[in-house]
Amino acid sequence: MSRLPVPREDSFGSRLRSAAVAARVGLWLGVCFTICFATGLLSHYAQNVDHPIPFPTSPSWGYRLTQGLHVTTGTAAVPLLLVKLWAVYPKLFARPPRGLRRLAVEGLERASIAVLVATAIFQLASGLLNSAQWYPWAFSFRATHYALAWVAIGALVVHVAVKLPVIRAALGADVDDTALDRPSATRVGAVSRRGLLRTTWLAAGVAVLATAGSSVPLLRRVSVLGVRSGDGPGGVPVNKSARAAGVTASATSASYVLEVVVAGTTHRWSRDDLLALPQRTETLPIACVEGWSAEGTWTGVRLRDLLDLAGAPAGADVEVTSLQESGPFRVTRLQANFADDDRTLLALGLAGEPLSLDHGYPARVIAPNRPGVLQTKWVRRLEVLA
Ligand SMILES: Nc1nc2c(c(=O)[nH]1)N[C@H]1C(S)=C(S)[C@@H](COP(=O)(O)O)O[C@H]1N2
Ligand SMILES: [Mo]
Repeated sequence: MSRLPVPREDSFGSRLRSAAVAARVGLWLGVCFTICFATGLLSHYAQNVDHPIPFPTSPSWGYRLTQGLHVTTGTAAVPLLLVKLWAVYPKLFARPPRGLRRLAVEGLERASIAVLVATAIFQLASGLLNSAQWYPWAFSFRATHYALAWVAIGALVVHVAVKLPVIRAALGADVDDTALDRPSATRVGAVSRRGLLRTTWLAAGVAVLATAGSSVPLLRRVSVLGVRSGDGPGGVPVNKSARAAGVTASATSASYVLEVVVAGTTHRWSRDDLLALPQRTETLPIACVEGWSAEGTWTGVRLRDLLDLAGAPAGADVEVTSLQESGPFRVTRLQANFADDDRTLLALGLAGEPLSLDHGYPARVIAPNRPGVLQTKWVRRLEVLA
């Protein structure tokens, strides 16, 4: 009877699959995951409807920076995770220890590693697919990515705590030190440990360059992974076109009026009425949650001016409704501190030109330090919430 050749831990002879390599790559992986987690929490909070602690409107480029970091460190983590998994792979085939107590402890540790590996792969894969705007799944990206982030970071903390003695020993010794090696790991391969690590840092660096250009204009030309570049009217990319949103007819209709509802009374402005009001110009970024961002010079009516004309008191949230008839970003909430910020515009123009249809004509919201998803295009209605 033939048996499947299941490898054993000592079937793996390469000296590269070592704690020395795993700890060094793991350190940077931990740095990337920590940045991803922190910036992800921030992004999730910014997109919540309620802000018990107001999300700040300054600096206006804050979200642009944190979300750029989120997507860049997430992309850099991909080669790091692959090398890390390769380095520790033999451990998967380690014999279970003898003795019930040791068996139970090691079983728990292995379970936590299984959770860590599964969630880490899921987070990186779903994040990358989201950046590519490809959603081959039915669940809500944001809710799932957020929930599993907690699981991943929890499993990571357990893993680091359990491995701390090994990590410290490995990082404290020379990378070629053999004290922590598995007995079978003696084969010297084509590259040294230093060579493997250098290649890994290079791969992570390339991943960073290939992504960061989505937010750093100077890097745009090298950013093959940057999904959105500076293309688009006014130098600002278009995320969802008017056609895709199904608003072409309603947005260009001669009967378009903006409705502003305050305490049950509806005030109406046509686009010409809005253009007749004092116009302001602000330079503010669109910073998409998918990581790309671009600065635009927006002209339009200061939202607070409009709210004043409609008799709305300061300090109230504003519900923004788009002409779009369906889709998750049709209705958004502009929290009071955003609605009252002097830089927040109902934009009518970009880069000295009338707003293009794809950028939100006839009017769109543009506010400082705000996730791109909430910069509602094709605005039809503003309702001041009591
Ligand atoms: N009505 C509406 N507004 C919207 C969207 C949308 O799908 N519908 N997409 C949002 C997203 S995800 C982003 S990043 C910005 C992009 O704006 P832009 O296409 O002008 O660059 O618009 C936001 N406003
Ligand atoms: Mo976006």
